[in-house]
Amino acid sequence: MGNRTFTMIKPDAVANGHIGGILNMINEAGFRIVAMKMTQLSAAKAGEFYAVHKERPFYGELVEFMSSGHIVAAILEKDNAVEDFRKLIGATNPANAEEGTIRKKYAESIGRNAVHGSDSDENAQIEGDFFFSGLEKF
Ligand code: RTP
Ligand code: MG
Repeated sequence: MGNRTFTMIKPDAVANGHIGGILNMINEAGFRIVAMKMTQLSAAKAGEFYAVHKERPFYGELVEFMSSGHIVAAILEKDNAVEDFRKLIGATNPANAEEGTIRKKYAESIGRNAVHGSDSDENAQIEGDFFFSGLEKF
C-alpha cells in the first residue's frame, strides 16, 4: 500500500463533462481510487474546506465557485502520492501548467482550474476525513 492524497474534480470540470477524462488521466498515472463520491458543497462547507485561504483576496470568489455546482471528491493511493499528484495536476494557473498535466488540458483559468490536490500528507488526511467516514476508506 502506498500513501494517500485527496482530490476534487471542481465544478468547472464537472459541468464541462471532464469527469471521465480526468479519472482516466489519474488511472493512467498509476493512482488507485480508494474512495470517491459526487456531491455539492454548501458555501459554508466550501469556506471551511478552504479556511486556510480566508484572508486572501480571492477567498470569496473561491468559496462561491466551489459551491456553485457538483464536485467529485476522491482519495487516491500511490507511492509518493501527494507530490506525484501535484505534478500530475500542474501549476495552479493553467497558463503556467506543463504539457501533459490535468490543468493544462482541462483548466479554464486560475480560479476555474479543474482539480484540487492536497499539498501535504497531513492535509491529505484532514481533507479525506472531511468527505469520507472511516468505513468508506478501504
Ligand atoms: P488547490 O488547493 O485547489 O489544489 O490549488 P493550489 O494548491 O494549486 O492553489 P492554492 O494556493 O491552494 O489556492 C487554492 C485555489 O484558490 C484559487 N486561487 N485563485 N484568483 C487568484 O489569484 C487565485 N489564486 C488561487 C485557485 O482555484 C486555487 O486552486
Ligand atoms: Mg492548495
